[in-house]
Amino acid sequence: MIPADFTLGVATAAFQIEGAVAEDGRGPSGWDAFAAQPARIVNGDNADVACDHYHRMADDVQLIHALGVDSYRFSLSWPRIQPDGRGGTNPAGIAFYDRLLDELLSRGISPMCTLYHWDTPLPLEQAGGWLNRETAYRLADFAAIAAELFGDRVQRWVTINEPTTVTLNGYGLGIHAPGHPGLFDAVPAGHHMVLAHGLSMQALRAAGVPGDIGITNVYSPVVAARGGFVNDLLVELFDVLHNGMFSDPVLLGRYSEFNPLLMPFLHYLTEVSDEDLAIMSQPLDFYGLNYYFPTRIAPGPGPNTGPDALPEGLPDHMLEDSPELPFHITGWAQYDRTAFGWPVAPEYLGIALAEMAARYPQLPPVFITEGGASFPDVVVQDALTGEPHVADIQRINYLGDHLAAALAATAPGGAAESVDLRGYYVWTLMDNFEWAAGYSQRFGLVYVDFETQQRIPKSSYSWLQAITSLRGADTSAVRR
Ligand code: PNW
Repeated sequence: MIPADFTLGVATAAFQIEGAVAEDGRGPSGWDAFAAQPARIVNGDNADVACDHYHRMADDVQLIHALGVDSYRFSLSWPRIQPDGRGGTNPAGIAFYDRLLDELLSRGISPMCTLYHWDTPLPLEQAGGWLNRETAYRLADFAAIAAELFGDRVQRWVTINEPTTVTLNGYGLGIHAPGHPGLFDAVPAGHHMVLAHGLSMQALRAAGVPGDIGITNVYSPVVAARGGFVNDLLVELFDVLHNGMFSDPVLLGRYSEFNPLLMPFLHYLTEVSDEDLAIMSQPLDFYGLNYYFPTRIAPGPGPNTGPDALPEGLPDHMLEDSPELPFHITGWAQYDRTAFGWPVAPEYLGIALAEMAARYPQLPPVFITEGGASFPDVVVQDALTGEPHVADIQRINYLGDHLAAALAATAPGGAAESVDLRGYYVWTLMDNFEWAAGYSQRFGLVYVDFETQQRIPKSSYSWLQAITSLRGADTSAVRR
C-alpha cells in the first residue's frame, strides 16, 4: 500500500527538454558545445529542439496535471537565466520560469526546483568548469538570484543533481560534457561540486527561502562479481568514488576513511579545508536519492565474455570494456536489462536505502528524486480506439517493483526502516535528450515523436495515474 501522504512526482531537466537554445537571450552551455563536437552523441544528436518544451510548456504542465501527481521536479537552465554564468540576468529567461511556476501552482502541483542539472554556462566551462574552484562561487551567486526570483513559489530546492555523474562521466571518463578524461582531475571537480552544493545552500538559507533544501545524489550499491581480497578492495574503491565521495562530506562532514592514503591524496590533488567540509555538511532538510541499478564489478579490463557478458553495443559509461581502468563492470545473468543494458534489480533499491541508513545515522527525510528505465517503446494503433498507443509493460513493472521495494524496505520491520522516505519521482515525464545517448533511449511516461513533437501518453502514464489516485488504498492488484 502506498501511504496517502507519500509524494508522487515526475522529474525532468532543462537541457534535456527545453530546446530553444539560442532563443530569447539564452546563452550557450557546455553541453551545447559538447554535443556539437563530432561523435560525442549517439547519431550526432543535439538538444537544439529536444522536446521543444520552451514553447509547449503549458501543454506539458497540463500532462502533469492530468497525471495527478503532487509534484514536478524540473531544473533551471542557468544559461537561460544568467547567460554568462556571472553578472547580468536575462528577463525573457526569467519570465519563462515565472510562467512555469505560476502554471504549476495554479494546477496544484508542488514545484521541486533543481538549480544545477549539468548545463554550465559556456563562459564558465571555458574558464575551467568544475576544475576551477571559482565555479562553485558562481553557482552560489546563481542560487541567490534564483532565491530572490522564485523563492516565494518553490517548495523544495535541489542544489545539484548527481555530482557523481558529472565527475565520473564528464571528467573521469570524458563521455559527458566537458569531455575531459582523467581521474586525477575528476577528484577536484567532484570536490568543487560538493562545495558548490554547500555554498548554494548557504545562499538559499541567507535569502530566507521558505522551501526545503537538499541535494540529489545517485546511489548504486556495489558488489563483487567474484570473491577474494582484490575484488573486495575494488568494491570499496568504486563505492568511494561513486557513492561515498559525494554523500560522506554532505552527511558526515568528512571524506571516506576507507583508505588512509585517500585523504592525503585528495589534499595533494585539491584544496580541502575544514572550512570547506563545514560548508559542505550543513544540515539538509531532505536528501534526494536517485536509484537506477546496482553495480557489479570485477578486476582487470573487459571485455566481458561468458555467461555474465553484457549485451553488445552498450554506451561507454557501463565501463564494460575500459582498458585504461583496473576494473570493469560485468553483466548479471539473473537480471533482465533495460535498453541501456542496466540490470533491473528492484531489491537493490531496498539495499541502497538500507546502506544509506547504516552509513548515515543522521540521514534527513529522503525523497527518491529519480527512478526509471529506458525500453524500446513502439507506437501501435490501439485495437479498440484506433488511437496511437505505447504498451510499455516493462516500464510499469520496473516502476511498480521499485516503488514496492522502497516502501517495503522503509516500512516497520524493513531493512531500511529507520529511513523516513517521503516520496518517489519518476524519471521522466516524457522521452527526451538522454545526454550522450541522444534520443536513442526513451525513459518517458509520455512518448515524444521528435519529428512532429506529438506527445503520446504510454500505458505507464495511465498506470501512474491509477497508482496516484489509489494512494492510501491497497494497490497490489494494479501494481502489475
Ligand atoms: C541521471 N549511471 O543520470 C540523470 O539525472 C538524468 O538526467 C538522466 O536522464 C537519467 O539519470 C537517466 O540516465 C544518470 O551510469 C547517468 O549510473 C548515468 C548513471 C546514472 C544516472
